[in-house]
Amino acid sequence: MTPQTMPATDAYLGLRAFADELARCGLEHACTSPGSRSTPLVLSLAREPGIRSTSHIDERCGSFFALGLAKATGRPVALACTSGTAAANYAPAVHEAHEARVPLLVLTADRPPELREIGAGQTIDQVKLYGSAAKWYLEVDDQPATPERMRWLRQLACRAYWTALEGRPGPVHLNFALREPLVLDEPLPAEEPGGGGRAGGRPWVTRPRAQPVAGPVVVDGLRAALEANPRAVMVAGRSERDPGLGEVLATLADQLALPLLAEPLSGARRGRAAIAHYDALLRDGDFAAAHAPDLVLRFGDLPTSKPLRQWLHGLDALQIAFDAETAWQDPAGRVGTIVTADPRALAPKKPRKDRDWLNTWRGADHAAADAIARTLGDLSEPRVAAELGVRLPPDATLVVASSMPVRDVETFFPARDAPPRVLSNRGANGIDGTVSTAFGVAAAGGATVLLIGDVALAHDIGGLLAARRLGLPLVIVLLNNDGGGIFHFLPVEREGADFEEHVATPHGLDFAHAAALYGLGHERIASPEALRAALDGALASHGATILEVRTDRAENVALHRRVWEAVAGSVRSGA
Ligand SMILES: Cc1ncc(C[n+]2csc(CCOP(=O)(O)OP(=O)(O)O)c2C)c(N)n1
Ligand SMILES: [Mg+2]
Repeated sequence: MTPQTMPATDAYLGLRAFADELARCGLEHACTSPGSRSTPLVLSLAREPGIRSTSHIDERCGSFFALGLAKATGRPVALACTSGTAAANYAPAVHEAHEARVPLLVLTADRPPELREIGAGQTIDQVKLYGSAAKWYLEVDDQPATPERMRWLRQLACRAYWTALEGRPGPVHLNFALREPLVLDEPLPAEEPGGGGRAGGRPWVTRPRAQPVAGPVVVDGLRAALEANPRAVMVAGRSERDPGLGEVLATLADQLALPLLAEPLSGARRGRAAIAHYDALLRDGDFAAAHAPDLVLRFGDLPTSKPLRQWLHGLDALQIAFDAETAWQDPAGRVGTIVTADPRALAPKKPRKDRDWLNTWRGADHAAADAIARTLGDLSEPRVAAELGVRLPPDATLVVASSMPVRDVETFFPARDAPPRVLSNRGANGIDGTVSTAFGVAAAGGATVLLIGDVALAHDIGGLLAARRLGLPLVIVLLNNDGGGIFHFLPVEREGADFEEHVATPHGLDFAHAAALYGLGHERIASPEALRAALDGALASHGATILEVRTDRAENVALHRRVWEAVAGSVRSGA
């Protein structure tokens, strides 16, 4: 019965080696949550000098914070919590991380086997708790700190870290069975059984990431496809782990003289080939049919725009997906070829001379931009998205919530040189955890702005605690239409009072009180000029603040419809 009499020293020696090894691999951040069973795990991470640990009372907030940090940095972030429903509260973020391919190390404390299913407190079945959302799962038992054990734990840390990152990135879940005593009786010896990690700070196991290389056959094939199909388009969606890709695609599209239909989440809405207003343009059936391409090159995830998706789904054209992470984003089964090649390999020796096809698109895009500018008028939800697109500095990061914010940013963000980085939780499209995700992004450094609806803010109101407890700066631009405005675009809107109560869900919350509770600034914004001034002021102040814009759900739908009509009209009169 050695395990039951084992002193806490053994667990702490093992977890210190584990945390040290994570830091050697490149892990910089851990997000801890409080509890008793998790004490050795949490303290070992917090005391590792190479890791910055932040503390989170609510595990759901903590896990979305980790997700935001991992998105912003492209590196795995560790999470550690106690047993029971604490671990279950990680589930939404773990699912989002799986769907969006974000590397996370989920470390949960658990009771040892002899205390499971026997009425011990705070115990649920944590075995494979996240199901197929975890890329890899392992039970980690409690063992004496022998040299063999230390070596195994160091290897385990490396394996968890590299597994989260390699191939299709995602969350790895290690469930640590921990026995009492959970606290040290004496200081931990500096010496490690077996002598510690490798010399020079190297990880126990290094695993250089394989770069996707395109063989000449693949590149020749792609070039031939482009040659044979000059009426081609490029479509770019979310691609977080390659922040430089947006610029590469913009340059490539310009060289190939191909229209680049890029969602702002791709970072590619820039340069001379960008078509910023494809969402509004493709709502016009005649425009969509007349501009059907012979070839589609897809990069990153499928953009959010429904008209774009429907157009792509209906095309008979050859569609080639550049999909370095095997995401298989093709619900309509239209993609004929998936390549892992780096798009940089497609750069032509000389830029294409014939720019007629691109110019047709550019003309329509300019006309659409003018029509939108004429229609938007005063402060409205689309106007806020458009203002952010113009106003945010290139080194800022914009986090956009699901629902209308991500759609309005896609529809109304202009193409511009050096746009801000745009991030969003678009794996599972949840409105949960958005505030925490944005604070996680802010923790990676740099000015961060969150564009969010009122329901999404209410959903993660506890995430605001990061402003007070962690002192992190964040500018929250709140579009408050007192409910889910997106549902007014759907047929369910006809269902009257039941729709209002159960689908639109108005709440009447005064968010000034939330701001006061959590120590954020709060300002009501009533005009585009006031928005610009408040945005500049809030960014300069390096504090956390809510800039609230009140809108009306029904008017918002009407405005969107007016914009779509104006864009369709502009295309027809230009044709
Ligand atoms: C966790 C979760 N629950 C429910 C939904 C369904 N849903 C999608 S949009 C939405 C309303 C969002 O309202 P708000 O944040 O105010 O944005 P608006 O629609 O007003 O732009 C809801 C409930 C979801 N996406 N995620
Ligand atoms: Mg709303």
